[in-house]
Amino acid sequence: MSRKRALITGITGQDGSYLAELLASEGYEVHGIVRRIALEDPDHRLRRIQPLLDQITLHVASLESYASLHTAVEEVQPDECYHLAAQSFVTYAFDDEFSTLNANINGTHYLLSAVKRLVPKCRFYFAGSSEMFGAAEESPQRETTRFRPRSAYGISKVAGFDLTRNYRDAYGLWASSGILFNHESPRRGYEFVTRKITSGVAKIVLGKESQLRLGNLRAQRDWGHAKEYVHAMHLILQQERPDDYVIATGTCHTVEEFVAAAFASVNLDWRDYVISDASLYRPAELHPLRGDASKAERELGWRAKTDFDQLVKEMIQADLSGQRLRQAAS
Ligand code: G4F
Repeated sequence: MSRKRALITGITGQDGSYLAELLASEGYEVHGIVRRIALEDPDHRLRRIQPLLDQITLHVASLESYASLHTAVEEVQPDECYHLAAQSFVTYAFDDEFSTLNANINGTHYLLSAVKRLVPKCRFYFAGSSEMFGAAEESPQRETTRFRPRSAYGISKVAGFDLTRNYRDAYGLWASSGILFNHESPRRGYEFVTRKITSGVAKIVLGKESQLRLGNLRAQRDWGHAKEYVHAMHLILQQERPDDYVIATGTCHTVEEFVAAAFASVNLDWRDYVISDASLYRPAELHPLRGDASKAERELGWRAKTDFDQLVKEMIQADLSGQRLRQAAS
């Protein structure tokens, strides 16, 4: 039997790199879409998929260009398409709503349209987000909870989710969404709060920084491990019929709890180092979000395994090792 072909948008990111590893280990032929700029700066932009480069094929395309996505889908003829690429940092979405909405909504629409036209039997995964729940009316949030997004990013994800569902209902496309709550790892970008904290702690331990400036310490999130969450993406596309699933741990923590655990793991008291800076607060904060992933557990056999303290420790250890290597090399 020939190998299944997967096409991943956002392959250079945290989730894309874990997913590419998983699919390659499952025997898939893995293709990824990257922007031209990634090939011009491979050391930086392809760093997460560096060890995989001889096992995957990259195609240059942009979420802003239907023609480029059409060409990539035509070349790859995927059996499964995982659409992870997005402008995904919520703070940027407040700064530049127009480009977030354009790239995230049009990019999803272009890709769905190309898949429908060129490979109508392809299974399509859309990366939905807990940001879609926004000011949610109930807790925990599940698949039936009404979306009340509070940012351009959340609005763009609701639009992508609705487009995906509409291609399923109107055109019979095998299209599913995962509604993923926050998921972190040592591969998380430095702009997100967890990595900002763990890299900041590592720099403080090594004497490179003396303080850590954060925004709202009372904000709460349901944080899981990204490596486990990409397993859920794969499982979602292996079901008998397309559907939507919440993927979460079901446990909520404040940013302050993350900070405290991170400093405690290196025997420091966070109060000696952390400043909460009102200029880093968001114009609109979410209601505390906590996901109910019982449908995923029932139907996919998936549940989060890594607990909060393990996640914090793994990220701290990775940042400490990385910073020490950098220090030794300089
Ligand atoms: O780490 P964050 O920037 O992630 P956020 O906004 O929850 O979004 C992430 O998770 C979503 C759900 O999976 C994704 F859809 C999205 O693409 C992204 O991956 O912020 C988390 C919380 C916020 O409440 C923020 O106000 O941390 C608070 N925070 C406090 N101080 C900070 C900071 N966030 C950042 N980035 N930097 C701070 O200094």
